[in-house]
Amino acid sequence: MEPEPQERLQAAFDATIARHDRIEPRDWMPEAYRRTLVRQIAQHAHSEIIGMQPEGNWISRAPSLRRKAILLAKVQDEAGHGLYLYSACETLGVSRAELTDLLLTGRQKYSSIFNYPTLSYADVGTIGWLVDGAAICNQVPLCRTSYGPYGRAMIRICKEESFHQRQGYELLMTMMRGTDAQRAMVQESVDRFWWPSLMMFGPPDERSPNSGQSMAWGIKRNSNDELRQRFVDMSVPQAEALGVTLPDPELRWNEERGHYDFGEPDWEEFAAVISGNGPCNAQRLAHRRAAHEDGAWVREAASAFAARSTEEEVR
Ligand code: BYC
Repeated sequence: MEPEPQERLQAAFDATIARHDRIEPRDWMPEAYRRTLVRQIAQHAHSEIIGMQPEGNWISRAPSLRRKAILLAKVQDEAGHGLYLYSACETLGVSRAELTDLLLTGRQKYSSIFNYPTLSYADVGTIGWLVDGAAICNQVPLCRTSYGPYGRAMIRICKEESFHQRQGYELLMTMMRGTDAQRAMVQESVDRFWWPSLMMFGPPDERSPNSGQSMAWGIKRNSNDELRQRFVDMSVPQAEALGVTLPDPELRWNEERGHYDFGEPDWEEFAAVISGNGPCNAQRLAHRRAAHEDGAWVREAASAFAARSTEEEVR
């Protein structure tokens, strides 16, 4: 007997996933797969847009013209990443306006890391080194994600992120070759950002409700804990080369495992931050809402222009 059309569609979808091939926007997909992608891609896009704020805080106070030009370019890249990701998300049938509304009303999340303040210029370097470093660890496997538009956006984003990571490391190296006060500034910054960077990978695997299904669908290629471990293993030798101490007394090489052992992040703090109660959540959203309202005239002008262009084409 011929399978039902629905069963055939599901079988074709399953076969594509099993072959590690891409699902494209016009292909049939289960509704839960579509919803999971919208949630993850939107959260990622919002993170890029909100992520402009902590570093943007230092543009007007960069210590030299060169540092200012680098920082401006990096923050602009983040806006670009947000736009690629919103476009990828729109291919799943949600509009940019809906996604913006979900962010501004707190119904969709953005990365926990951007709810921490940037208190010194060293934070610009630390964000590049640790935050962009963590982002690369998480995002390189996403270049092979099962949804085509997301994977292709990630390829371009990862190229730019690796440049961002290097500029952060170079900035910290320069400060470490400077005065005692500059070295202390770097250490203080690393002390504040180390644990929140580990939290970027999400909750431990046994408390990650979405990982199992997302990995079965090939949306995520590695678990949260696998990527966190990869990040720790990568960061320890970099910290040594830099001459900073990572603030974890439990950090040591484990010969048997072939990995570094490390301490447990404060998961209560993580839960508070992702439920809206981190140090800067209110400030970040208020700033984004104000920027959105200030930009209303641009959206109106663009819509009026688009409507007039269509009318002229029809005539
Ligand atoms: N922050 O089941 P789980 C950047 C939520 S931008 C906030 O493990 P999943 C950059 C999670 O959403 C970096 N929330 O979830 C930009 C879920 O809640 P909901 C952004 C988090 O999705 C500018 C719940 O916790 N990168 O690099 O399987 C300047 C349970 O978690 C976080 C991305 O977005 C968190 N850290 O895995 C510089 C990468 N972690 O949604 C740099 C793409 C977890 O059910 N995203 N939650 O209410 C992913 O890879 C995955 O979504 C995650 C979480 C690994 C983050």
